[in-house]
Amino acid sequence: MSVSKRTRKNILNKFLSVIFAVVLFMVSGCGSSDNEADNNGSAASAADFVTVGFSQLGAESDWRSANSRSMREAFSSDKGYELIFEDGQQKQSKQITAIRSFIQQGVDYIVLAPVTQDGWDSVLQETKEADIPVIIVDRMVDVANDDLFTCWVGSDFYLEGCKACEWLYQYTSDLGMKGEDIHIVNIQGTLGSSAQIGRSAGLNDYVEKYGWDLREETPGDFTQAKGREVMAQMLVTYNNINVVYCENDNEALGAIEAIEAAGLHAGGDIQNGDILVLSFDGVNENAINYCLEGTIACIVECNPLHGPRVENIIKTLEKGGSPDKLEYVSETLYSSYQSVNEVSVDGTTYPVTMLTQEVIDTRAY
Ligand code: GYE
Repeated sequence: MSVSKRTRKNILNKFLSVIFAVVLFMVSGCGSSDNEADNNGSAASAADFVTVGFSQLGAESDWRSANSRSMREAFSSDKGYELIFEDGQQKQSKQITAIRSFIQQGVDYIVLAPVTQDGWDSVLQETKEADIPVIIVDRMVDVANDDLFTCWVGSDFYLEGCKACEWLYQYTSDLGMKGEDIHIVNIQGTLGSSAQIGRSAGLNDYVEKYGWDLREETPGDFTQAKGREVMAQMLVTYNNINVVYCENDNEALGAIEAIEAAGLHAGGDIQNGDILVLSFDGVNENAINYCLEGTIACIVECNPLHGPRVENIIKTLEKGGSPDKLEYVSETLYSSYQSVNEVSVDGTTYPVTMLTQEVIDTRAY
């Protein structure tokens, strides 16, 4: 970011607010009005507001709702922010239009939760030319030049996938099962999104490593309805599925509905006909309760509370500091099955949190 244009903008803002305050002072009879303090106060604070344009990608899941709430709470007007929130409704073109309108409005910061990874180079070039810092949140952008955005905060989706697979490997090894006994289907997230790319890549690496039988991968768009539809179809096509890898909780809820509608049972007893459900997020209350009772075998947490993190980044930038280019959020694994208490990925060990009502009651979302 070139500091000079931003500094010029700040000076202009301050200058306009002084003019505004002087005019107000004269109009209000040189300070004789009872409203003087209020008027002057609001004139000063209007100039101090930090304007944030947030292009949210949509409203597909409970994770997304929690994420939008977190952003709205962090950037409230009583904390001195003006948040312009635009819902992209899963369309990159809508997000690009929103970013262009943020540029037109001269916002101080742009926050982008991108629906997919590719296709952001041109519009980010425009934000750069307009000298507006861009903070990417949640999913990532894949751009030719990383200077096109200021920084990113979110999850390591590949690691999340590896954790789920390592859990499955240990759980099934403990039952004495071999790689070729694992007949797995993958209900993927929105194709081309970092969450899908990372979680699917984790699965694919483990399929190769342990020789699992991956029957099919089909997108479920991170929604319950699509998850149900996709699972129902896969249960018709294959008669030996014993694991379903759902790339979020809403898909898992849909998959469980389809499993039950087909007269089957979701659970951990996969040598006796159960279909084992793996999931990601840990935000939806029903999914967490399913995990508590064992219907979902393991949930890899994905933390949606990025509002305060993005706010910290903006505070750092306001003070002229430079935030970390990439900020990964640390996340846990939930299960109520006792047999696996930790998983190891690339030499790092991660504990499995045994899910109890007490754990549920102390969670932040
Ligand atoms: O897992 C899913 C949501 O990008 C991490 O998007 C996010 C994912 C999340 O719809 O539920």
